[in-house]
Amino acid sequence: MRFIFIRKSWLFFLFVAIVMGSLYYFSNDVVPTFQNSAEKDTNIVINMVTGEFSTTTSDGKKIEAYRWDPGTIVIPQDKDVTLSIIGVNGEEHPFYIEGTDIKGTVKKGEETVIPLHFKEEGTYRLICDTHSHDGQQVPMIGYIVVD
Ligand SMILES: [Cu+2]
Repeated sequence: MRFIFIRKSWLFFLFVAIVMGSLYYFSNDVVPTFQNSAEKDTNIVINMVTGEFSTTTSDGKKIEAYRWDPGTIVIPQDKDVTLSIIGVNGEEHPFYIEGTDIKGTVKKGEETVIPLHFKEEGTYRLICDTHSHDGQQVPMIGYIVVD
């Protein structure tokens, strides 16, 4: 009888040890995950490149379009966001963001870093001044959706 009693208490302690151990393990695992996502929230970096579409129609006409890629980005309202644009196609893209005083130039082979912070929700157009005027077949416009 006494022998059985000792075995049961050992099983009980083993059970408690497993429960405590897994609580410690999982709580340790969960806490840093939450900290990481909170850190990411305050330092959002969006990467963009300049690209080019080019084709020839069946009657021999050449069509070209420069573009911001990705063409649409979604960023949070009232948060610091860094927009990094690397120039791939096209020598130079002088740009401005409609409704703001943000402007600059993206050059081939160079990175242009643009700090963004929008207080108002809405869709803001990133417009290339060279490739968006009348006479150009396709305007080079990107869309910044602030939500
Ligand atoms: Cu352009």
